[in-house]
Amino acid sequence: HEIERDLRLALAAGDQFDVHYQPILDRDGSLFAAEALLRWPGAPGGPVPPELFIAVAEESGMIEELGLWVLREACAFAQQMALPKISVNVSAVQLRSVRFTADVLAVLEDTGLPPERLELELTERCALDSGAATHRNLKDLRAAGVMIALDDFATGHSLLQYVRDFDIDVIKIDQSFVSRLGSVDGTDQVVRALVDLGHAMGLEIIAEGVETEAQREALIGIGCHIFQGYLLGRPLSREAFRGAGFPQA
Ligand code: G
Ligand code: G
Ligand code: MN
Ligand code: NA
Repeated sequence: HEIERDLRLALAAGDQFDVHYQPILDRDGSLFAAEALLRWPGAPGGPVPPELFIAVAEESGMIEELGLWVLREACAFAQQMALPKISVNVSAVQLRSVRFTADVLAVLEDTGLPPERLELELTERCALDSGAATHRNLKDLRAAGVMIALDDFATGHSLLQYVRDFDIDVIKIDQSFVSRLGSVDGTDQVVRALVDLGHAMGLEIIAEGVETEAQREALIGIGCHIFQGYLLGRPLSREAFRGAGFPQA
């Protein structure tokens, strides 16, 4: 596998990856959080989409090292920038590791970021296993004050089961729902039901992939007040994110 070999070399070289940051804004336009998104700009064969190289890293035992690197970068940036919150995507493979919680807590300790300002995004797509290690990690991380978000909400098979089993704090309504608001029959009612359900369960709700003002307004009408998407801002390099000067509440 060519990507696997290049990825191994890039990890060993150490300076081949970047983290971009996408703003998540509240209704007033204040910064609620930023999501860290991994990039591999120096990939030898030209740009490789993160979905692809992350999948390769998962299959070939490199995701733990790569994921820990992203976490360290993102927490250091959040602390340096005094971000209200930093959201970091975590692979189901990382969650299965018995060392994961200790690694996360060490990063928080080293960077000085308080646990309440770290949010880990688990994706509903890649079946979270209900193994003992995954449960233990989520329980211990939450007990330490780290926030747990469920990404791509309502695209998987068992959304309510995850919310129940994993003690979730935040759900992120998937872009496939947001993009159909106001156009496809019934979508608005489905999203309203998801938002009502989430609120009834005491969850925070973020809408993803918000691209138009009409979508933002529809979401406000439905009761969802936290937004991520190209309308609010694209993923930005550290420098560009700093330069954009998003207002903080
Ligand atoms: O912005 P975008 O094209 O980067 O992201 C593509 C996909 O890659 C998304 O599903 C996102 O969750 C995932 N992703 C981006 N960065 C990371 C990361 O650091 N770790 C993991 N596990 N997934 C990531
Ligand atoms: O799976 P996850 O939600 O982590 O992935 C976030 C992905 O969505 C990233 O690839 C990011 O670049 C992308 N993204 C963020 N906002 C928008 C948007 O408004 N429209 C589209 N099409 N993609 C977006
Ligand atoms: Mn995400
Ligand atoms: Na998502």
